[in-house]
Amino acid sequence: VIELYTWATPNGTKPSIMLEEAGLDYRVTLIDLVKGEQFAPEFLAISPNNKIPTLIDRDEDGERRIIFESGAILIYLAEKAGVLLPTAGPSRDRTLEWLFWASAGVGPMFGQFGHFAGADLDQAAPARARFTKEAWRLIEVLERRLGLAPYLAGDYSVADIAAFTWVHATLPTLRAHGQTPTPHIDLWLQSIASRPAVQRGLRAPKIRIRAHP
Ligand SMILES: N[C@@H](CCC(=O)N[C@@H](CS)C(=O)NCC(=O)O)C(=O)O
Repeated sequence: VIELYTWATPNGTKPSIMLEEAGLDYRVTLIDLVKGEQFAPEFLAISPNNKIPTLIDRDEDGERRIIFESGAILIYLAEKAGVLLPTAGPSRDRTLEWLFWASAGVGPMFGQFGHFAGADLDQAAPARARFTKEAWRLIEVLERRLGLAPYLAGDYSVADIAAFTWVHATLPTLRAHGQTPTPHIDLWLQSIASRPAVQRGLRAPKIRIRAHP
């Protein structure tokens, strides 16, 4: 059975949503980020960046497959199950583009925005302004894209999962720092949030905590 090492954060729920979408059996081990369990030597052995999520699977020969980085885990699971990532052609190109956009843009920037929006030190003001501006810029990119297609790559895919967990967790706080309407994003959020697999995946790491950058 697939073992998922995670915690209830936007990066941590991408793989559990994907596992639910793919209908794969899995077991969750919680790595308590508040207690600092991500720094334990046993965890470092399977996660060289000391961050969740990490996944352990076994291939047909019984060989252990250890994968860290949420985007890499999404690709691994999509290819294992043959779902939510086209195998070739322009639709695969679009899916990987938006998956990397979500992984390298939305995740890190929204994480920093969340960190500085919560900090009440005066020294945080320039950082808060910078990351608020960048997070809103990414929201505008997403809003434009979703005005052209119902999902990031056309059809629902791993790219939507990667962007959804962050936008779902962060947009309410962002709204306190900007008022631009986002009708296409609102529809997209609703459509993804109403999927039973997404609801089960969000609940999988049972404890809800504030997202860590
Ligand atoms: N690029 C990584 C980021 C993972 C990440 O930032 N994980 C956070 C939780 S959302 C974490 O483990 N934070 C603990 C720490 O920074 O000590 C991914 O997408 O998997």
